[in-house]
Amino acid sequence: MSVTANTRAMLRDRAAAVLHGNDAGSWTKASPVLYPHQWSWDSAFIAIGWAHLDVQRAMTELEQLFAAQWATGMVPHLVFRAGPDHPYFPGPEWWDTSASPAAPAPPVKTTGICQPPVHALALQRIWQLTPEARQPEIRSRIQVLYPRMVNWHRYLATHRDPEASGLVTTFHPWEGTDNSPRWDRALERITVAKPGPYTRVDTSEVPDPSQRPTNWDYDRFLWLVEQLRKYRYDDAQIYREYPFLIKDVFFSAILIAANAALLDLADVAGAGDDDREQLTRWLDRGRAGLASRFDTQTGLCIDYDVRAGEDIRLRTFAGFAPLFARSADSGQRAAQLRLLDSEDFCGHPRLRWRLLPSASPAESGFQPHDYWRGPVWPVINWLLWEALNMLGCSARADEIRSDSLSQIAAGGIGEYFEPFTGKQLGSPQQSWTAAVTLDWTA
Ligand code: 9WN
Repeated sequence: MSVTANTRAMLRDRAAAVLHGNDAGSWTKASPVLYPHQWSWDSAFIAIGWAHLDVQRAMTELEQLFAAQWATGMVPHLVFRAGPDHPYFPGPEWWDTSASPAAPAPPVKTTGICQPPVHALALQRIWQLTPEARQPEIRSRIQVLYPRMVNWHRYLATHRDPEASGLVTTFHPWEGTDNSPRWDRALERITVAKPGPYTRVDTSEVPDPSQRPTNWDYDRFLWLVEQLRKYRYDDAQIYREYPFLIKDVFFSAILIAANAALLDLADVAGAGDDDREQLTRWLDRGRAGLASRFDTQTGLCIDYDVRAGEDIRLRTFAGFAPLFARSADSGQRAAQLRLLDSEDFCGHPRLRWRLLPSASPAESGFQPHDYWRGPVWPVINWLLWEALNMLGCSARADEIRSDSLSQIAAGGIGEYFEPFTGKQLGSPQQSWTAAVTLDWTA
């Protein structure tokens, strides 16, 4: 059943209040306490939210993030912006990106990894929502940002895909979905990891620590950062020597959708033939790469562990990469839609709402309250909703929007939700959840 007009209006007001509450002027905290800095893919979603309130502010969000872009083209996963009153661990001293000549000059402080490139989708939405009177200004701002986005995609298509496979290699679980069971085996192989001494801050900020990654995870996450730092964040050296290299089908799918979005904006941005041709090549290569990871038996797309030379065969949200890429052919689409509504995913009888959980309840690593190991993340369902609309599955897309809004109306503007009860988990007042709520209630 769809949410009422009153509920939509209430959600809209609440979502706008969360964005305003987390607004730091020219960038937005990912959440008020747990995540006090500017995160990369959060910022992209947040820009979509701002676009419904103020398109100029939405552009500023992206411009501020890209101001911290590395010389390699990488957009860092986190820009440290909050002052010392807002502790977050690990902070800039742990990353020490001054080890890399490609890192931005002080006072800009960032991490040395990246997150899925949702930014072009945000730019596309901003332009769609720009009122006529604002078009000249926003168009000229897009023209400045666009080449930086092409450069960002170039980084992913080259440094992160030296094999030219069309698939992006992720270097760290913090490149999006931290404790997803997708990384378990690769992390288990790291047996002697012992990072320097550290104190976590997150577990004192989330009342129930079982909603967060374990200390075992953190030991490995931090040890991996130490290795990246040792290699001075040099992608070629990392590729030769570092233990965690995974062809991530979800990340790759977002890059495909993002390349299509940049092509769609090419006229607005006044892009030249070179950029258009390059984007088309990346798009074709990405689609072919993703198609090569599709398993016809299970209907899922499969990550690949480059170091171990192993497929990662797990039922998680990432298996729907062909849908997220908006490029599934009709056979894949039919198989994925069947699977999506099967008992392994949205059709599981205990689910509170028919939304895509981060891991299948039928998967052995599934934990209903543990972060990326089972809970429902609104932003992931937003990506699915947008993809289904673009693939012509608007009825199923409408249900995802409506169920997502019901979940948020009942549970609040939280970070993620327990799939069986709908209880809000993690951080309250999460900016990107507010942002997708604004997009869904427009
Ligand atoms: C580490 C900010 C970020 C999201 C990630 C999510 C979580 C951070 C953390 O929060 O990760 O980057 O401290 O757990 O996993 O996707 O961007 O919302």
